[in-house]
Amino acid sequence: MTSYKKFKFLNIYTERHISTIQINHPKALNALNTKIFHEFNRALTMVENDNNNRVLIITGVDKSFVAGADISEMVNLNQEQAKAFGEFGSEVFRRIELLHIPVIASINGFALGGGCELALCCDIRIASQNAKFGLPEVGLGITPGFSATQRLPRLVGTGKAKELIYTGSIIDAQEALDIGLVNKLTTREELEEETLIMAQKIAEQAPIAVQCAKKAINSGMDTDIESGIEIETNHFAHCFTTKDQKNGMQAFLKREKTTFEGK
Ligand code: DAK
Repeated sequence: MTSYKKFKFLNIYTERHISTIQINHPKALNALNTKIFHEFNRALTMVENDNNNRVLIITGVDKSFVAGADISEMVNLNQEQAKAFGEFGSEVFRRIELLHIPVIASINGFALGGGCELALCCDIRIASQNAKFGLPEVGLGITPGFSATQRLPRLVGTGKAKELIYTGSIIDAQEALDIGLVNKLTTREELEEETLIMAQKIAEQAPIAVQCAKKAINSGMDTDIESGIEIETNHFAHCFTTKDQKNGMQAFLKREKTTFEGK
């Protein structure tokens, strides 16, 4: 396992094809401050530059995934500073959403405000039964600022998103599962292992095909169906330029198992 020591608020390690970024600011329940966003930016560059990476996991230490943006940093911002903070955070979150490989949020506790929004940027959310979700911003006198008003309705539907955002209600993990906000629930003890099992399953597939599928889904969700189908067709055709497609199909025909090289 490779582990990187260059970060104050993030633990980062890579094993085989799976990288993990663990937010490590337990005194503030992993609330996101500007320094953490800067570290995230650097960490994402590292993940992008390592060709071996096939899946990224994002999680938090202790009892919290992320309890939101750091309220103590935001309390005295003026309009201009709030805009800059929101833009910077949104830029980092968009990088996560568009990362070339799938990102799994492994949600070990509070996912509130900016923490819920971080989970929403990820491709897949696995949560432990003690996790709590919510967008309490209106109770602090602000709107969600890292795109929950855009991503939550796309995931759970407009009605439920409006209810959660207008009331600021905190919901438990079972309700989050029921409304489609998370993909899967586990016990707290099994969360890491269950996340790794899913990450491993993804990492065993043909990486270029997985990455093309991610691009097709993301682009398709932002366009009309005709354009989305065209986008998918182009990605599908691109897969036929890869060694993995030839090997994968030949192995199937010979009833053999193949290991994908990502080429
Ligand atoms: N920020 C800063 N510190 C936080 C924090 C947060 N979001 N959440 C918790 N902490 C700190 C607490 O202040 C406390 O610090 P000490 O007093 O020990 O120094 C420590 O973490 C432990 O918290 P508690 O003592 O409160 O722990 P409990 O178990 O009793 O309660 C809790 C846990 C998660 C229910 C509670 O801490 C809580 O309600 N936290 C705040 C949750 C919240 O409201 N999150 C949403 C934050 S607002 C924008 C960009 C982004 C955003 C908005 C606009 N633009 C600029 C456009 C995003 C906003 C948000 O995320």
